Amino acid sequence: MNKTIEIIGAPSAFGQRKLGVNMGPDAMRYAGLIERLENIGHTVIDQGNVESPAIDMKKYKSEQGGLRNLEEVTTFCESLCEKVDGVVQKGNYPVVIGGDHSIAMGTISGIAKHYENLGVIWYDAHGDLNIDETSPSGNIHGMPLRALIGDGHEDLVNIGGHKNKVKIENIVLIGMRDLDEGEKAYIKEVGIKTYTMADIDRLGIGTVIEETLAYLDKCDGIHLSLDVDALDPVETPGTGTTVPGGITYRESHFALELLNDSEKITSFEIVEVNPLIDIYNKTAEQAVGLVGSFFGEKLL
Ligand code: EXY
Ligand code: MN
Ligand code: MN
Ligand code: MN
Repeated sequence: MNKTIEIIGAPSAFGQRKLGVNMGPDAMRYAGLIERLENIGHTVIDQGNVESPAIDMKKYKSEQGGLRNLEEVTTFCESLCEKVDGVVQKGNYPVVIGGDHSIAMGTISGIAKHYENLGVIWYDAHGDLNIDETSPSGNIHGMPLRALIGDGHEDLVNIGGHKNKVKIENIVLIGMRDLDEGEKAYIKEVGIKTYTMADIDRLGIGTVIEETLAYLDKCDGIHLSLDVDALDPVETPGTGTTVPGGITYRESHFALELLNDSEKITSFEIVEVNPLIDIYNKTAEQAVGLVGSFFGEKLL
């Protein structure tokens, strides 16, 4: 079914330490994102990039303690939240292109205003479930999902002016293979539905997606948050926190085709593409290919 898709670029690098991820949105545009979606038959409105606080290089490169760039992350996410909220209000399909994964607090805060029971699929090598006390790095891109549940620094929890945007029972983690001890303990304690790489090996990605959709059947909308580091870094090297042993490019296409076929996914974001540590924009090109599959591109 053809959609009116609104692209929102979210050029944040504030959630981590490697510059370049803020250029991810333009790298994906350069790799043909808009044309790709138009060729499938969708109407595409590119909103351009969300206005970002300035990157103060001196501060950016310094060894800051605590939550790195908390103020910039919060300001950025508030602006993004407003944009995404506006797209959903218009009845258009929001696609947010990042940017480091801290932007999910902006995206999902905007979307969650419109749903009672929003489901979230977190396709990632990481759980992004840290709070300040459990974070080994102070990098906020390791915390967004936990903040969306309602835990952590109150500036993050309050983004969008509301709390508790996502319920624990409406979350599915897929691709997990680098969880910190605090995250493992939390997942077990509260019982988040999780598919590790071992689960994907055992079940196959097709079954993982089928089970995920069945589990989230209770939801009135489902957001897909796709961190490209879920994929194997041999194929997808241009991202800041690579972890070996990931989901293949082909498995990811299949997963996205199945999600598209279900017609259950109501919003989408793709994050952590970093062209400065990539090989000739390969990762952005692959990201665009994945977006194509998610929006119904056919091989024949
Ligand atoms: N768990 C680690 C941390 O909190 O620092 C690594 C987080 C990486 C997060 C990437 C975006 O998914
Ligand atoms: Mn992530
Ligand atoms: Mn990740
Ligand atoms: Mn780690």
